[in-house]
Amino acid sequence: MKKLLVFLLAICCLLPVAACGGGGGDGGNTTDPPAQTGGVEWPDETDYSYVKSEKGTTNHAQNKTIDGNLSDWTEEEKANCIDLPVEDGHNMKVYAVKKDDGIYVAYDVEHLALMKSSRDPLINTNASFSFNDGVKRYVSIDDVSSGVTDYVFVSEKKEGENRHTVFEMFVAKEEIANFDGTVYGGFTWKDLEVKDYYWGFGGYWSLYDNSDDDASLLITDKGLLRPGNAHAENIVIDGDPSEDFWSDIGGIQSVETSYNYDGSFDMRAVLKEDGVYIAFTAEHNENADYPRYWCYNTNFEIKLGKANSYSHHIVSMYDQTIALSTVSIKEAEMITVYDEEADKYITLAEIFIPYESCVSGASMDSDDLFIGASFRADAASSQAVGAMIWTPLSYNGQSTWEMNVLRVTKDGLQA
Ligand SMILES: [Ca+2]
Ligand SMILES: [Ca+2]
Repeated sequence: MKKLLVFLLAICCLLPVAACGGGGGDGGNTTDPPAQTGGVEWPDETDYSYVKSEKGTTNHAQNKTIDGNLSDWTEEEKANCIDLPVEDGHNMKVYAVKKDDGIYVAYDVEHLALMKSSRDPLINTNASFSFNDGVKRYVSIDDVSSGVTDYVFVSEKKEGENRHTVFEMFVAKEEIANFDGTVYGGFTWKDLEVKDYYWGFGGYWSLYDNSDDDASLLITDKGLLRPGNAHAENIVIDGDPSEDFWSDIGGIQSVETSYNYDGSFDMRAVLKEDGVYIAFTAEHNENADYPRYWCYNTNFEIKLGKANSYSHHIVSMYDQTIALSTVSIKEAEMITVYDEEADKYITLAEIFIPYESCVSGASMDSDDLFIGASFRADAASSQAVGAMIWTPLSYNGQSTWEMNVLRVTKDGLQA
């Protein structure tokens, strides 16, 4: 069902592309040799095997060479990045760093093909981003830009179904209203291909809670960082909630529920000075694995706030081994092990969500921060339309997902 839907959507989205491919003036991929008809000379076939910008460099950038080569980015700057899995082994990486003269941004994308047949530069392949000054900035493969001081892009056809495209960009500090304050960034890639890109589906690729309309990642001199400070508590976020920290928190010690088979789910949570700490243990019979899209993998979702105003957070497995999470989660680890004796999977997680990512006003003293939680691990139900999600129940049998049952406080979970 899912595959059929993807196929139909892909067909629908490709039709207009195919239709305008020959009419845009620069997108014709005709196989006929150049011909002369009635004195009109038709352009040669456009060769997109190697495309490089010609207009973007003004030599304002002082801290890096804007040349489409990212060897002048440090290991730390490259480690603190957006790393987005895309189906068919494709991938989008985004780097950004704040320097004394401005902000440097780079996209490093493995994809299939360039979109270059539209007259609209924002329909064609482009890298768009915003800071928290609200200005929309982009560079398009058409060699046009907005809100960007310097840029160079290079796009090359590689072996097989692969293309490697790099955009290296610089925005001078004079063009950023709040440069001296805290600068957040949001990033989107526009691709020809309509794909599962792990946090979504379509031709605009971005993280779940970070796009050119949602500047949520800190741009620092160390690269892109999630909001909030690293945890200060005596806890190792390694997925194993065995520290005394977890058993020592007060309130309701664990919330249990049963699943449609005979699995179980146990959750604990507490407010500390810097944010919300959550741990869970789930026992399940199946272990979902569909590496292209988060909600078809074993995952844990959290809501914090009230039913009409809450923050939403996700930790989801990739390839059954790597825990990916939304930007709003500062630190999380989730591990799944198979217990042969019991013939069950056990998934464990530890999660830290800073108050910066919660509803405004949330603090250690909050007494009205309700928690909603759900877990999915069953391949059959997670891939079904309207899949049943697995929500912990309160002692009175009510679902916590509606966020009117359990509060998380500095004394642990409270009814
Ligand atoms: Ca460079
Ligand atoms: Ca631990």
